[in-house]
Amino acid sequence: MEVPTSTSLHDIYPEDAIPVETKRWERLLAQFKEKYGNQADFVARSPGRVNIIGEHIDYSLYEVLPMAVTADFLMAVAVRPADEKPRVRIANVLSEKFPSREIEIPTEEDIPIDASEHEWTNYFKSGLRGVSQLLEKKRGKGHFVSVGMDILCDGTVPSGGGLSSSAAFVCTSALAVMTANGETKVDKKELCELAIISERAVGVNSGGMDQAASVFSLRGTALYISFKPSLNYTTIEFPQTNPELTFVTAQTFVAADKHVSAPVCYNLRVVECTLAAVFLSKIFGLKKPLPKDSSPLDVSLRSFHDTYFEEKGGIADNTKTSVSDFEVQLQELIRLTEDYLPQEDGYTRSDICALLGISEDELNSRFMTKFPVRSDRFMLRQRALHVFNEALRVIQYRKLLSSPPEDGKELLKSLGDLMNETQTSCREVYDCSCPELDELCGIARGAGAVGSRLTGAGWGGCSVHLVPKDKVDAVKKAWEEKYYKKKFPDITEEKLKEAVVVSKPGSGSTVFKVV
Ligand code: NG1
Ligand code: MG
Repeated sequence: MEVPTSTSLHDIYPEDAIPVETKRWERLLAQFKEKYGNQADFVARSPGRVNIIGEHIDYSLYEVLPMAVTADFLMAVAVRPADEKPRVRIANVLSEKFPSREIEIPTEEDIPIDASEHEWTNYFKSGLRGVSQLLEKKRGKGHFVSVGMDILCDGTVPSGGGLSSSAAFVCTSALAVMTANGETKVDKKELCELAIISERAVGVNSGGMDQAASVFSLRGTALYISFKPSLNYTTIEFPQTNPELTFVTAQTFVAADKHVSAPVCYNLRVVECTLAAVFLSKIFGLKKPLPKDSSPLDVSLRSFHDTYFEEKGGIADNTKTSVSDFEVQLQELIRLTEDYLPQEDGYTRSDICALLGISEDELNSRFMTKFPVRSDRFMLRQRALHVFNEALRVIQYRKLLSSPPEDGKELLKSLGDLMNETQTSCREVYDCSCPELDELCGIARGAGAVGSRLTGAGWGGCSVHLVPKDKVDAVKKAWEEKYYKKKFPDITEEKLKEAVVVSKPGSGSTVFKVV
């Protein structure tokens, strides 16, 4: 399926966003002209996302259920003359926070990225590098990106706010570079796979949920994204209920800076999950080596899952089994984890080495070098338990949406319970919540939300809440009084508006032709 090209904002945004977005786009295009002296050729766009359920399981290759939001990242682009050495001039409408840069495009080698430096254009460079590698694969050796570009960026996804501004930026960058280089029919899957791999160049060993939600989303539906046997998605409609299902996001305004915290937070969780998979396959004496996943992750809990049931004679691929078989398998894996990974206080490097029969040097070089982590203890039991239970919740959530109980209230309650369970697991088992996220969830539940949890990586950032439509105002008011005005006494009305958003599922990546 191709990334759509359009000339009307009505193809891109819900009706109620059109007046604000029209002004924003006009401003962007006018500023572009003022800055570079000519008109932009096109605007590339990718949205942020809110994850409804399925947290921290994409890098273990289990299914997730996010949707795109209206907030997005825009890049107005003009192609530079073909006769000069290709370079990129890139600027942002927030020029103080994101200063203008010039990037030479090397024509014979990879684009260098220094992940140790927190530089905003690294996200662009990672998309540029990904496209460069793709073009070489498609067009033959030495055919890298050959076209220079002038770019002006404008993003409305709050950065560090848990709605995946980073993926929106990387997907937009990759789409812009492809379009400028004459790839007019951009395949969504190709773009998404490229963006997933590219984003890791900024130093976070991330899964693929955010890029998939940003690229594939269709207005009005959520997505059920799977990574095995290969990247795929189906759209998920929300049933009409009375009271109507409403998803509301609320920012903690605690910035989750993954670049700084990665070695003790995000990247550490990825390593813990990988080690749990390797550990379990060793314990069960699996004969077939765990398949290498098509990512820097050596192996995943999902590849352990598949191999374990293959060798036991069961079928693990949930595209072939009925959903309930898959649920039974997950339940069995939960029991096995409880029995065979008993250490509540974690596993040391020497515990892990002893079982795997490898040296500490090998352990470090295989699992902790490409994305370094800092920890003496690895909580394999807890991480595996979260992942298997969360994978199960996603399946149950999807089932409820596709065959909802007749009573709308019952549906709301069941969906809400699953989201609340996710929050408990994120807080107590996966250790990726923070007091502010828990506070927002508690306040929301007290004011009528039926399900409340963090969304995205956690440790700050954003929360998502399932609220019956008739309770939305009460929940908003409670946050305002008990959280925002208390914590930030000088908060402006504008900032308050930014903090709480009623999320309607938005559309995915698009190229807008400037006519
Ligand atoms: P955030 O930090 O919200 O962008 C991250 C990962 C996802 C996924 C979630 C947790 C990136 C780009 N994204 O999202 O892949 O693992 O955390 O479910 O790092
Ligand atoms: Mg991100």
